[in-house]
Amino acid sequence: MYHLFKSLYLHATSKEEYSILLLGLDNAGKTTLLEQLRALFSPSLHPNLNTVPTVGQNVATIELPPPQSLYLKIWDVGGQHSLRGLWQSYYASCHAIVFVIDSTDVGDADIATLSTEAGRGEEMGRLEECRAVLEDVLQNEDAAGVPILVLANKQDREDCVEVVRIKEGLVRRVFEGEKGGSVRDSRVLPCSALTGTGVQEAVEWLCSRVKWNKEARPPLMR
Ligand SMILES: Nc1nc2c(ncn2[C@@H]2O[C@H](COP(=O)(O)OP(=O)(O)OP(=O)(O)O)[C@@H](O)[C@H]2O)c(=O)[nH]1
Ligand SMILES: [Mg+2]
Repeated sequence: MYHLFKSLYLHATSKEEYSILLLGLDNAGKTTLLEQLRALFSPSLHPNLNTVPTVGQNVATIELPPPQSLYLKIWDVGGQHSLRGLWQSYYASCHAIVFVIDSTDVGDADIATLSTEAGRGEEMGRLEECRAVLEDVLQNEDAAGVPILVLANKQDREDCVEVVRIKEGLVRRVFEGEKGGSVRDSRVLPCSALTGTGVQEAVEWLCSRVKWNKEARPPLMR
C-alpha cells in the first residue's frame, strides 16, 4: 500500500524533463543563448553575456511554468572544429536540437552560389562550413527524427542576412538535398541571443515539438 501511494504521489508531483542540444559553428551564439534562457526563466539571475569560447560543455535546467509545466535541460557544447566530434555522443539522449547560425557570418546565405570545387582542398568558407556541419547532424543515425530548430541569430546586427534568405538559400536546400537525412519536424526562426528577442518563441516551439514527439523519444520524469 505504501509503495502504491508513494508511486501515485511521485506521479502527481513529478514533471517531464526534455534535453535540448545547442549546436552550431563556433561564435554562433550558443552560450549567449543559454545565458538568456536561464535568465528568462529565473528572473533573479542576470545573464552573463561576456562569453568565452566553450571548451567542453555548459548545462542548465530551466523550469517552465504552466501550461507547459516541464523542465528543459539545455546542453551547450563547444562549436570549434576540434570539438565537433563530441557532438554525436549527445544525440541518442536529446529530445530536440537547436542549430544556431550567425546571420552575419554566412556570406549571402545562398548555397546555390557555392562553387562545386569549394571545400575540396581549399579552406572552406563559413557558408560551406555551416552547410557541411548541418548536413552531418542531419545524417547522423542517432539524431534521426529529432526535431530541429534553426535559429538565425544576431538579427540585431545591421550587417545580418535576413531570416527568409537563410531559410530559403541555406536551410531548405540542405533539408531537401540528398544529405537532408530522415523526415523530421523543423522550423527556422530569427533571434538575437544578445538582446533576448525571439528567445521566448524558440522555447514555445521546442516545448510543443518535444511533447509531440514524446512517444518516439520519451521524457525523463523528475
Ligand atoms: N550582436 C550579437 N552578438 C551576439 C549574439 N549572440 C552572440 N553574440 C556574440 O557572439 C560572440 C560569440 O558568442 P558565444 O555565445 O560565445 O558563441 P558560441 O556559439 O557559444 O561559441 P563557441 O563556444 O566557440 O562554440 C560573443 O561575442 C557574443 O556576444 C547576438 O544575437 N547578437
Ligand atoms: Mg559557447
